[in-house]
Amino acid sequence: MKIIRRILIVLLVLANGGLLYYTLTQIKEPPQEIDAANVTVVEAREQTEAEEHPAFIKEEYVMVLPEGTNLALKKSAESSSFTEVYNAKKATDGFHDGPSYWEGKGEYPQTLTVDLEQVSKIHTVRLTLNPLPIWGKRTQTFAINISSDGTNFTELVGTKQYTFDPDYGNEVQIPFDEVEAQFVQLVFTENSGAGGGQVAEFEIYGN
Ligand SMILES: [Ca+2]
Repeated sequence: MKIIRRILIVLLVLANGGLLYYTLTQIKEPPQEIDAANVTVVEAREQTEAEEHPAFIKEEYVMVLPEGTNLALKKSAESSSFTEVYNAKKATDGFHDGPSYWEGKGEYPQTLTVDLEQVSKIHTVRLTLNPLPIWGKRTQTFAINISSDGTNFTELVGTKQYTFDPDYGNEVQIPFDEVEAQFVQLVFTENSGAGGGQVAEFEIYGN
């Protein structure tokens, strides 16, 4: 019996050793020989700050305001409709963020009209939405009409779809040949981001 026990012990020791060897050879790959002739040495260039591949660098948007003065600032504004507290006054109060915007309600077309208080020479309309990314990219379709009496309007810029993108300041600038007008009216027929037209600031520039 002693001999059998010794044989068993020897077999167990051998089996354990074999298992250990197998495990080690599986974990550690044998080193590969490197032929120096096939090695190209690339020197890392000096780098003093974090770099990104140009393809992944987001173009930084630089806002450039139209020339002249925003004649619509603090001027009275009216709309054909508005949602909740988002009335026309919010479109000329000078604030682009928070709840300071006009939003139309119900059927299109919806109009937003600013009274410049006197006939003025104007050359650019700039519309903004809240610049925060939560105000996601959207399209709005509208025309621009002008008037000298607030009753009879003529079309200045025909109906067109514009994109408001927070990556680009959530603003749209519409330049045109200088004209004289006292009333400037937006006529909305579409907004992909809400049920009605939306304007944080309705700016009308003249020199
Ligand atoms: Ca506002």
